[in-house]
Amino acid sequence: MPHPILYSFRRCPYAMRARMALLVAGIEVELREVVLRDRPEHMLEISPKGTVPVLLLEDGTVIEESMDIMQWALDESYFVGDWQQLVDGNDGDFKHHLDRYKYNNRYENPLSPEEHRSQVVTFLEGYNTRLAQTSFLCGHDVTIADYALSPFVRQFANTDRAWFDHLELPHLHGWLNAMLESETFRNCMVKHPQWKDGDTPVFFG
Ligand SMILES: N[C@@H](CCC(=O)N[C@@H](CS)C(=O)NCC(=O)O)C(=O)O
Repeated sequence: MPHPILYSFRRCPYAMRARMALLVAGIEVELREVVLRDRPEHMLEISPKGTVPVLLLEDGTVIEESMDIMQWALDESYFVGDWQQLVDGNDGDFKHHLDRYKYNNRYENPLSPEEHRSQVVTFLEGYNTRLAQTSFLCGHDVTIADYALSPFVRQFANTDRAWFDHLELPHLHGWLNAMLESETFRNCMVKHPQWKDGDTPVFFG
């Protein structure tokens, strides 16, 4: 029985959100773990832009944006409130400042890492305010927003964990811990060796 094929990279936050959505939806895929400096030819053939995640459906459709994979996988009950606005902010300014905080010397004329870090904190304060009212970003139940944003908040937190832990953002800390300790997140982070053409398929989901 053929399965959709997911090209993925374990530590990529975009791939994490896609894997979580597939897990939550109970969709089993063949997982092909990619090393970004050694991307498989077949992946580049079906998606020349070369980023992960990429999902190839049984009918030949290629879905090559993480949010499109999430939207394909999840049912409408996960689309609640202003999730799209949160994702736009995350994939836009949040990610911009996260990258320049974490990898400051890779960019020409960036602000200092601390200045980029405080721009990210502005977002986190907004999340903390929401999470003071409800357990999840868009209400009392987990939605696409929580799965889409948590891998990026995790990346920010892990850049300097001690500094992050001292921020006065208790609701955000609680939410991030809950997301990272969830079965969904832990299952999405199971390690797989690099996929090579001819390997026995590895199934995920
Ligand atoms: N907009 C894409 C971004 C995906 C992305 O940038 N993935 C990174 C890994 S975290 C990647 O593949 N980078 C390789 C490259 O840019 O060459 C999505 O949402 O899927």
